[in-house]
Amino acid sequence: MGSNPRVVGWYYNNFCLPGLGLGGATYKAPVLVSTNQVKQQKHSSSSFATPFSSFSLSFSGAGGGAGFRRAVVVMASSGLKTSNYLRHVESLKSFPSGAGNIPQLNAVILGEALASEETDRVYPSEDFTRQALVPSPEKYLEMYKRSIEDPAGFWADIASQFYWKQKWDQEVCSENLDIRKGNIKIEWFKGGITNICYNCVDRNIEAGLGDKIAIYWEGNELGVDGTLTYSQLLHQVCQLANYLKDIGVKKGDAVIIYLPMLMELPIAMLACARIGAVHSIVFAGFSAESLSQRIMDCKPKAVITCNAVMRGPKVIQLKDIVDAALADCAKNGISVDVCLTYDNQSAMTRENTKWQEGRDIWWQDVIPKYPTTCEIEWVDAEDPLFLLYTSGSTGKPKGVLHTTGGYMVYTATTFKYAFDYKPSDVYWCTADCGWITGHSYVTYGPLLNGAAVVVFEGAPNYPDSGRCWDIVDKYKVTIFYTAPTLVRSLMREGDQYVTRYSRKSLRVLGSVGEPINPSAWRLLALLFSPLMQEWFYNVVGDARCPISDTWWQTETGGFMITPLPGAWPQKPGSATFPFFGVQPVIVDEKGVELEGECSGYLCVKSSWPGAFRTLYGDHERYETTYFKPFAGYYFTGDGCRRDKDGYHWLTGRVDDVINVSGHRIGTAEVESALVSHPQCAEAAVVGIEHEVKGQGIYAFVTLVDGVPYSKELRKSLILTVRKQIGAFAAPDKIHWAPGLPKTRSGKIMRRILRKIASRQLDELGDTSTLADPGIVDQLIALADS
Ligand code: 6R9
Repeated sequence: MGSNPRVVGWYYNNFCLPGLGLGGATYKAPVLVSTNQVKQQKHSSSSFATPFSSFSLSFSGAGGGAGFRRAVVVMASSGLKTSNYLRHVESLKSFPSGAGNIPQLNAVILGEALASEETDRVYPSEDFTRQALVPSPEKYLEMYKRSIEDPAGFWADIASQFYWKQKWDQEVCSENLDIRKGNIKIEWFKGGITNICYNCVDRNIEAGLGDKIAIYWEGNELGVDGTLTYSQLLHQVCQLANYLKDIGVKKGDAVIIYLPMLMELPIAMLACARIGAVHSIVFAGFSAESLSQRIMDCKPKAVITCNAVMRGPKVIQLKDIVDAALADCAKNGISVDVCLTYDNQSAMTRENTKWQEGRDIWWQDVIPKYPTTCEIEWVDAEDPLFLLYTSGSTGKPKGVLHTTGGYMVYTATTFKYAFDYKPSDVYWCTADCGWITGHSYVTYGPLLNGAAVVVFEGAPNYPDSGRCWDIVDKYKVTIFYTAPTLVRSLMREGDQYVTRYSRKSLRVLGSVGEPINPSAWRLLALLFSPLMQEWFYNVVGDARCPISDTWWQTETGGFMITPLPGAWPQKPGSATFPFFGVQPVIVDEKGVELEGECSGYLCVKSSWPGAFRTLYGDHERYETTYFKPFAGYYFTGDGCRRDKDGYHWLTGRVDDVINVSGHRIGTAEVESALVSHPQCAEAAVVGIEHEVKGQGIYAFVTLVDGVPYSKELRKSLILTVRKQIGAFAAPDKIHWAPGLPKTRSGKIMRRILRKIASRQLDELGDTSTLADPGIVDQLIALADS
C-alpha cells in the first residue's frame, strides 16, 4: 500500500491540511503523499473527528477558487477490505446500549453494487460555478470548518440576518445528545424573541419586496391560477390570524390544518405562526381515521379545511372526511369547536357540502371581515412552531415537534445554499405542505429568503404528463424541486412530454424523499435508477442544471447531506456531503464510528439548529427511538455507505419504515389496519422494489380459520387500509399466507418474507430455526395465486 502513492490534497481536522490554506483559500498544486503517510499524519493529530476525518478533497488542473474546473475528491485508502463494507446487516438483532430489540429489522444490503457508479462524476458547468454562492470546494470547506469548530459563531452570524425582538441569551446552543449523561435536550437561540411569520412576510416587505410575487398559484385546471404579492400575503395572513385569535386560539394552542395545495394552506401556516399557535398539518390524502387519531393526540382548538378538491379529474370530498374524523373524536370525548371551511368552488358547491351548524364556518364568510393588520405574538426561539405526525416502527404515528428560532435559521440557510438561491429565481417544489418538504421548502425556507414560490393544486399528469413542464414554462421556474417517484412516473410516459416545452428557465433541479437508487440489491433497480437519474439530468435539465439530491427527514427539519450546486462534482445517486454544521457519522452495529470507506448506520453527532426537539407528549419515545440505539448520536434510521471519495450514498431505511412514493409508512401501521378486518387473523408487511413508487407494499395475510381466499376479500382488505390510513398506503400485493414464518419464540422472520416477496427464492437462507419450516414452501406455492 505504501508503495502506491495517490494524489491527495489536504485533510481536515484529524487529517493534515497540506496543499490548501483554508482561511485564504489559496490554491497550491496537489501534494503527493502515500497512504502510509496519511495514516501517520492522522494518528498524530487531534481526536476531534468530523465527516472530514474520512475524506479529503484535492484539486487537479490549474487554478482554484471560483474558476476551478475539475475538482476531484480522493481519499487515501484506509485499507478496508471490500468484504468489510459489502456487509449484510440483517444479523443485527438488538441495539447496543440497552435500547432493546429491533423487531423485524428490514433487510438492507449496505453499499452493495454501488461501486460502479462511484466513478461517474458530473461536473458543474463553468458558467454555473462562476455565479454560485459556494463556487468551490475550498469555499465550502472554509465555511464548513467554521460551522463545526465554531457552531455558535457560525449560526449566530446567520441568525443575525433575521429579525429578533430580543437577542438570544449568551449561549447560542445548549445540548445533550448523550443519553448516558441525562435527558436529551437540544436548544438553539434560547431566550431569543422572534416570530417566523414576521421574518417570512413583514421583514421582506420592509426590505422593499412588498410588490414582489410571493406565491404563484396554479390550479388543477389549465388556466385557473392566481398570485399573491408579499403585501397581499401579509393582509390575508393577518385576517386569518385575527379570526383565529377571535375564536380563542392562543399562543401554544394546536390548530389542525387539513387542506390541499391552495394558497390558503401556506396562509394558514403563517397565520398560526403569527399568533404563536402550533399548526399541525395532516396531508389531505390521509383517511378520516388517521385524521381523527391526530386530532385526538393534539386536541386542536380548530380544524381548517375545505369542502372538496379536484385532483386531476377526480373530486375528493375533504369535508366529509373531516366530518367523519370529528364524529369519531366526539365519540372518544374530544370535541373541536370550530371547523373553518374554505369554499373551494372549483370542486364543489356550498349546497352540496354537508354542514354542522354552530361548528362549521365558511372561510369566505368571515375572514374578509377581519382587519388586514395583526399584532405579532413574539415567541421564544424554543417555543413550538409546529407538530407534524410521521410514521415510525410502531402503529402509532409520532408527533415530531419543531420549534421556532433554530428551524427558521436552518430552513432559510439550507434553502439558500442547496439551491444556490438568487433573488431573481422562481422556485417550485412539487411537495404537498402535508409533508415536511412542504413545510420547510414550500413555505418557510423560500419565504424567509423572499423568494417567489409556485404552489400547484393539481396532479402532475393532468391534463397530461407534460403539466409540470407547462408550469415551468408558464412561470419561468428556475429551481425545480421534486421527488424521484414523480420523475420515474413521468419518465415512463416518454420524452415527448418534456421536449415539447422549452424549460430553458431551469437552472437547478432538486430531489428528495428516497434514494435515487431506491436500493442496490436488485438488478432492476440497478439498471433502472441510474437511467432515471440520467433522464432527469439529460432530458429535463438538458444536461445544464446541477441536481441537488437532498437527504433529510421530518425530524431534521432541513437538508442534512446535500450537494451545493456549483461547489463540487456530483455522482448521480449520491447525496454527496454534509451541509454546514452537520456531522454525519456511520457506525457499525455496536455503535463504533467507522472511518473512510464504509457502510453502516447513519447517525449524526452534535445537534444542528433545525433538529426536532421532542415527540409531542412522549419525550421518552423520542429518546428511545433516536438516541438510545447508538448512545451519543442521533440515529437516523437510514443505512449509508461512504465511498472512497467521501461521498454519501443513502441505502434506505433499516427499520420498519417503508418509503412509498416518498411517503413514509410504518409496516406496523399497515398491519394493524389489515388485522382490523374481521376476516384477517394476522398480517406481515414488507417493502418491495416498485418501478414507480420506489417501494411498494407487499402484505402477507393469514385469514381467520375457514375463510376462503377470494378476489373480493383481497379488495376488501385493500379497502380497509385505504380507509384507515389513506389511498397512498394501499398494499400493492396481498399474498395469502396459511401461516407466517416464525421463530420458536413467535417472532416473524421478515427476512424470509422479503425474499419471497421479491422472488429471490434461492436466497432464503437458513430456515431451520423456524418453528415450522414447511410454511416457507406453502408460501412459495401461493406466491402467484
Ligand atoms: C424529507 C423527507 C425521511 C426518509 C429518510 C430516508 C428517505 C429522504 C432522501 C432519502 C435517500 C434522499 N430519504 N431523502 N433517501 N436519498 N435524498 O423525505 O422526510 O418523509 O421524514 O422521510 O426518506 O430514508 O429517512 P421523511
